[in-house]
Order: sequence, then C-alpha cells, then structure tokens
Amino acid sequence: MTLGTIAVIGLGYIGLPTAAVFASRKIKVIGVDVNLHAVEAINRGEVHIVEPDLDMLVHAAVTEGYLRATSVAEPADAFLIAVPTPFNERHEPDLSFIKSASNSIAPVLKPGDLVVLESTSPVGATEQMAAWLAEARPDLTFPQDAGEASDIRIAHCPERVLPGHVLRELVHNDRVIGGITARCSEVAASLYKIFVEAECVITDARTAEMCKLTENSFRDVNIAFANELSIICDKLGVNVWELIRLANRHPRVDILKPGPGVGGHCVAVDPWFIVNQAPKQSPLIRTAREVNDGKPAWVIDKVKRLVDEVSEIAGKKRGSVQIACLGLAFKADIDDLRESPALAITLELARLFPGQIVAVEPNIDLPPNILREAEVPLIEFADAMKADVLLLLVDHKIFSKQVFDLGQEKRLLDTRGVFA
Ligand code: SAJ
Repeated sequence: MTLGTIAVIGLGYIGLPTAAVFASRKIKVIGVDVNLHAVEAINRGEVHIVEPDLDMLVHAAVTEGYLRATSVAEPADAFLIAVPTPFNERHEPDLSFIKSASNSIAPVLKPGDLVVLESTSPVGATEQMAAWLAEARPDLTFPQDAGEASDIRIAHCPERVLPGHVLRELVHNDRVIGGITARCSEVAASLYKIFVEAECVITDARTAEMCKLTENSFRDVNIAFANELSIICDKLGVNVWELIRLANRHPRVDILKPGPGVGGHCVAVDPWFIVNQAPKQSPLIRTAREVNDGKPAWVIDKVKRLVDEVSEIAGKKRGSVQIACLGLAFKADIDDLRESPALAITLELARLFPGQIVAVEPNIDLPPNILREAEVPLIEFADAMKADVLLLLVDHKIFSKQVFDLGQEKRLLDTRGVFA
C-alpha cells in the first residue's frame, strides 16, 4: 500500500484524536463525519469534544493543511472506521453505524486500499463489514473470498485508550491488530507503526474483537467485585475502604474501587456484547453487569434512609432536608456526563425529593438542560456544605482537598471513599 491519504470515518472521542495524531506525523488525513457542526468546527481548527491537548493538536493539523473534515467520504489509501456501536434495549449490539460507514466508503474504494474497523465490536463484526463492502462493490475482490490476492485489505484494530489520557495512550499503548488474512494484518500494522511507539501485536480479526470485549469485561467484573464488597461491608459494619487497603497488601490481591455504579460508553456496554453472543456461557459477566447496574438503586435507598435519620435527629420535616450531590461526571477529573451513574442518581433524587437537591460539579461551567429541567442548581462546594445530607458521587481530586466539619446533625454518604 502506498500511503498518500488516510480517511477517518467518525470524528468522535477516538476518531478525531487518531486523525490528529496521524496528521501530526505529516500524513494527509480526511476526517469524515455526519455531524456538520463537528465538521465545521474542525475545519476552523477547533474541537467539539473535551480531551486534554486535543485542541492544540487539531488546530496545528488543520492550519498546516494535514487535516481536513468533510461529511462525504473521498478516495484515500486507508480508511479507519471509528463510529459508535451502541446496544439496543435488549442489550443487542447495534451495528447500523458500521453499516452506514461501510456504505459511505464503498463507492470510493480502489484496489490496494486498506479498511480498518476500530469501533469496539461483537465477534464477527469485521467479517460482516467486509461482507457489506463486497456486496456494494462486486467489481473488487475482498480477503474473505480472494484471500491474500484480494484488491482490498481488511482488519480490526480496536481502540483501547482511556478518556482523559487519549493522546498519550494512543502513542504508548500496544495495539492488537487482527486482519482477515495475515497480509491484511501486516499492512494494517505498518499503518499504525507510523505513530504507535509500543508494540503492534498481530492476531486474527475475531480474536482482536474478543480481546477488546475481554479487557472491558475484565474491568467490569473486577469493579462489580468491589461494589458487591461495599454492600456486604455496609451490612456487616466494616469500613470497605480500610478493608480493601488491607486486602491489597497481599501480593496477589488488587481490588478495584467501589463507586455509585459504572458509567461511560465502554465498560458498561461491551460486556453485553459477549453476553449477547454466548448467553449460557457468560453467567459471571452478566451478573457483574447486573451488580454494577444495581448500585445506583442501592445508593438511592441509602440516601432515603439518611434523610429519615436526619429528619429525626434534627427535628426537620422530610421535605425540608437538603441533599448535596458532589460530582456528576461518569468518573473522576473529567467533564463527561455520558451514561454517568452520578448524574442518574442526582436526577432520580430530584424526582423523589423535589426542590431539595443541589449539585456540585467543578468541571462544568454551565448546568446542562437536564439539570435545569430537574431544578437542580449547580453550586460551589463551600455552599453545598450547608446541606443536611452530603452525597459524594465522583472522586474528583479537588474534592479530596476540601476540609469541612460534618457536625452532629448532618450525614455523609461517600460512595467513592474520598473522605475515608
Ligand atoms: N470505576 C469504578 N471503580 C474503579 C474503576 C472504574 O467504579 O476502580 C468506574 C468509573 O468511575 C467509571 C467506569 O467505571 O464510571 C468506567 O471507567 P474506567 O476508567 O474503568 O474506564 P473508561 O470507560 O473511561 O475506559 C475504558 C478503558 N478500559 C479499560 O481500562 C480496560 C479504556 O482503556 C478503553 O479504551 C475504554 O474503556 C473504551 O473505549 O473501551
């Protein structure tokens, strides 16, 4: 493959940083997205998502002429597909974005091109994408039929970067590359080696798909263990944070942190792809999902009991007990509210205790509409200390530096062990 231009389809949390990193290595990159607002912002050298240092990288790439965004696919030598793969209400993967991305690039494919699927996908999705492309372009040969002699090379190379550290992890994490044939893997690896400073490890497409799902399921199962421990410890009157600290002194024990539930677009989603494809064989992975999804309800239940307690001790009416929710993001030190258990808990509490909830989120300036509609004011930490029940939901670093006196009549529920 002679590499003149790379096209990145999907300019979100993964596609845009990837496009910008390639462009920073002086490769011509065309970014394609159906979101015109994103396309226009990028062409002005601006970003529509929050990720440290991404704005500078995109600005430089656009100004120097290496990155350009468009809403219609154009010819290129390599196509990277980084579109969402959500699940539906029955927890079945929705591949419709991969299908539309395939349909959008099919007309511009030419012999010698490489197509890489980066989106986290159920096992078999890369083969499915190859089938859609072959159907749209009967004049070209594809590796599933023509093997190593095919016109088009196809591989899966799952993204594995941590939000908040994307630019560093893109360069320094190992990449797992699974081609439909060995040659497909080699060609894809040579593309990623342009910027990856770690290893590009080669496997087949199905193993690469399963590898990504396994990584996030591993994390989910381990977080579920920590969440279940926190509920057991609450019942037994044991401090879970001290317990975990002590247990982790064992050389082969490394328990993760309990929290109010698991959020974001990845860890709470990907395990379902495995459960959906092998339901009978995955009771542990399914149960872990259920344990983590059940944690917000447990937190809400605890808050209800604390409200009753405060109302009794302070002689206040239940309806005048104030509750402060500390943190709304889906995890620490980011502003991302997507699939956030902290936000879901705050909104549910606002429904149960109308007019009694305030929230603190130091990473957000303007309250999102959803908070305004729920009549939850966004206030400063110091003001939130006046509330009767303090509910710590996100372990933002800034919270751990706060000093306050709880007094006799207030209650604290610290779901992340920040004040432990
Ligand atoms: N969480 C806990 N306790 C912990 C760790 C996390 O409750 O000890 C919660 C977080 O608060 C958050 C959720 O889990 O709500 C997920 O956060 P995370 O930091 O575990 O993961 P993500 O979703 O930000 O990114 C994950 C990463 N996967 C793994 O670490 C195996 C990342 O490398 C992937 O690229 C990303 O998913 C993805 O895109 O799939």
